This record gives sequence, C-alpha cells and structure tokens, in this order.
Amino acid sequence: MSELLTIKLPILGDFDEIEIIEVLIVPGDEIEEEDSIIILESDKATMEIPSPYSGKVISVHVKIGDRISEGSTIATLEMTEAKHDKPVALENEEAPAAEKVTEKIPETEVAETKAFVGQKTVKIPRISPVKHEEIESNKSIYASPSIRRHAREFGVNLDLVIATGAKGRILKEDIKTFIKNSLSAVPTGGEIPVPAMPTIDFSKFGEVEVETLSRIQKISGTHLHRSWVSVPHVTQFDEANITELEVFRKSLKIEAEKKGVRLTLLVFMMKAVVTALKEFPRFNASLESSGESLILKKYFHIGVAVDTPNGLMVPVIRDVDKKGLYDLAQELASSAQRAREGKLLQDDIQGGCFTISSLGGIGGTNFTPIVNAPEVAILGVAKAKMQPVYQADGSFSAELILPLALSYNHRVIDGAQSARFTSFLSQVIIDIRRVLL
Ligand code: CAO
Repeated sequence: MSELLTIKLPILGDFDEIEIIEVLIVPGDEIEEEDSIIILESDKATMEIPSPYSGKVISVHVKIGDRISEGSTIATLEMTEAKHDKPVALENEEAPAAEKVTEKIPETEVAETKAFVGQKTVKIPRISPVKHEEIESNKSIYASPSIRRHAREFGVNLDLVIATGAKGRILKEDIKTFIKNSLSAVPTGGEIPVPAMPTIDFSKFGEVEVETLSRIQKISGTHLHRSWVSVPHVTQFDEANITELEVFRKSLKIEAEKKGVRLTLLVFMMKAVVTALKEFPRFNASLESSGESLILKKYFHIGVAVDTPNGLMVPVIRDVDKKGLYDLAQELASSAQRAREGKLLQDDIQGGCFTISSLGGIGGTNFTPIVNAPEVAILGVAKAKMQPVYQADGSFSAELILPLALSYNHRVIDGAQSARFTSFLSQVIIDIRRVLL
C-alpha cells in the first residue's frame, strides 16, 4: 500500500519569503530520501532542500521564481510501503502510534529545521546554507554542494562548465553535457589541437593591473570559444536603406512615449528578421549535436545581445511573430534592464532560434558576429549612416543606409542562401509593410 504525503518547507531560521531558483523534480520522478528537490536563494545564502522520504513525485506545487516561507507546500509524494516503514524522528505527539519512531536520527545530524510531511512534523537532516561568499571565493562558480560533489567525482573543472541554470547556476545536466562534449571533442588523427596560451609575465615590460573576469564573461567566453572553433563561420555583408523606415519610426515616437516605450530600430529589425526566417526556414534551425540532421523550428524566438556591466548576455524574446511593435519594445526594454541588473532567469536565456547583435546605437561601420550555436545564424547590425545614393535618373540623393552582417554556419547554410537571405531582409526593411504579408 502507498500513501500520499505533502512535503512542506521546513523552518529555515532567519529566512522568510525566499526565492526558488531551481526546481529539481517533476511529476513522475522517483526520488530517494535526501535527494534535493528545490534550491532556494536569499541575498546571503543558497540552500538545497532535501526530500524527507523516498517515493514517487505526484505533483509539484512550486515553480522557479516563487517566494516561499516556512510551511509552504512544495510537492506531493507517493511514499512506497517499504520506504514508509523507514524510521524517522517524529515530533508530533498526535501521529498514529504505528508510525511512531523506531529509531532516532542522532542529534548531531539534526538541525532545528523541521519539514512538515502531511499532518506530521518530522525532523530532517541539516540543510546547509551555502553562503555567497563561499561561492565567490571558489572562483565565482555558482553551484550547489551536490553539484560540486558530482563534478569532483568525474574530475570536472567547474570553471569550464557552461551553466544553464537560473542566474548562471551549474546544473547536473550541465556537467553531463560537459562530459559528453569533452568525450566527443577528443582530437582524432586529422584534427589540429589548439595549443595552450603561453603564460607571460607582462609586468616585465611595464606597469600592469590584473582584473578578474566576471562570471558572465567567463561563461560567455567559453560559449563563444566553442562556437568559434566548432562552427565554420562565414559573414555575409549587406545594407538596407532605412530612410523611410526612420520616417515611419519617428512618426510613431510620440505615440510610443505615451505608451511608455521606446520604439528603437531594433524592434523593427526583430519583426523583419522573423519575416525573413519564415521565407528561409533553414536559418531558423539547429544542427543536431550528432551533425546528422537539422532541426527546423516552427516557432520564432529571437535572442538579442545586450551589453551589461558584467559582460554580454542574450535574453530571448519569445514568439516575436505573434507580438506587436509596442509589446516587443516593452519586452526588449525590460529584458535588457533585467540583463543589466543580473536578474535574468534560466528561462529568459533559453530557446532562442536566431540572434540579433546590434551595435548601431553605439557606433562602428560593421563587424563580424559569432554564431550563437546551436543556432545557425546571427545578424549583426551596425550604425546607420547618411550616404549619397545614385538614382535611376542620374541624380544622387541622401539616404540613411544600415550596414548588416550575417554570420552563419557554413555546414548548414550555403553562401548563395545567405546572400538571398540578406537581400530579402534588406527589402523587408526598406519597405517594412512587407512584414504584414
Ligand atoms: N543605426 C542608427 N541608430 C540606431 C541603430 C542603428 N543601427 N540602432 C539603434 N539606433 C538608435 C536607436 O533607434 C535609438 O535612437 P532613438 O533614441 O532615436 O530611439 C538609439 O540608437 C539608442 O538605441 P539603444 O542602443 O539604446 O537601443 P536599441 O534598442 O537599439 O538596443 C540593446 C538595445 C539592448 C541591444 C543595446 O542597448 C545594447 O546593449 N547593444 C549592444 C549589443 C552588443 O554588445 N552586441 C555585441 C555582441 S558581440 O560582442
């Protein structure tokens, strides 16, 4: 016989209304007693909350971003009879006699923290908050104790692992992916290994200052490096006449301000890119990790590179095809703001189909962006400039020209396709009404 039990949040000392940054279980999971079920994070500490019992997860009542306090319901567990009989230290005097303690957990292993299981109050082993300073001291790696243990078991250097968890947290899946990638990256006879950078004492040549890279810079650096060495890059340059688009954009400026949004060129670019992706589905795809097949996506989630004080971040704006310009402008501004404040959640940076990197608000004539693999193409947008354009009647007119740079994975996309893509995109931008077609 089995019994349904509700797992509630134990007392966590001074902590209240604490944010859930990871939910580690889903309905159907078979979990063991002591397996972590959620991870909480406050300003001061990170805590893994373990399950007090083994059993099958029936339902999960919380999600990432929820703030919970003592007694909040986390999950419902079906405890199997064998596990149910397992002795636990019950405190509730009203618990049925048959379920009372047969063996006490030694006092040293028990914190003042308590988990509430159904109507019974049960002591659970100590939950050790991991202070942020401890994490920082360990080369700014964001990982729970169990993940660190797991990494140590496999000899994985966490510094090199790309984190996909909330706020850059390393998950068990990330370790698996790292190991998988490391195994498949073993150089075969024909490959040329990348020689390590020599260690140089630059202070021999003059005064220097050492600045440690931020966590985000390290993570994005690893990701960019992997894309750079594994994707055969080609960059296709093009340009678009945005004179009319700029007139249209400016005509909407007051209306946009009234709505409290800034309608920048980038918002129009997102819409134009989606129109081009619909026309050229191969650009809205990812190469399967085996390299054997192409996964064509039927959704249009666009990543936007954001320059933050801590480094480059790419929040993903979902379903761009289904949203209007004002909604997109609002969402872009809010994502950029959260990126700059380091508040993006795991969900905010996942699932992108195609990335736009716009340096147009800053300057430069053009640049070659690195493909945000496993996406297959990225559009670089540089600063638009007034230029004389030759007209059919032999005259020149002053037009606002936008430089475009499309980098793509040459394994998936041919040069001719890329030129067709940017020509089409350019036409859509010239006459933005085409996004309606
Ligand atoms: N040409 C001319 N003007 C441009 C332009 C372009 N290509 N792109 C934007 N502008 C204009 C905007 O329209 C805006 O003008 P108004 O004030 O008249 O509305 C102004 O420049 C400032 O724009 P912005 O940069 O604040 O806003 P945005 O929507 O264009 O970009 C964001 C938002 C988040 C992408 C940008 O702030 C940013 O972080 N860019 C850097 C991205 C980056 O680092 N890429 C490199 C990645 S690879 O290392």
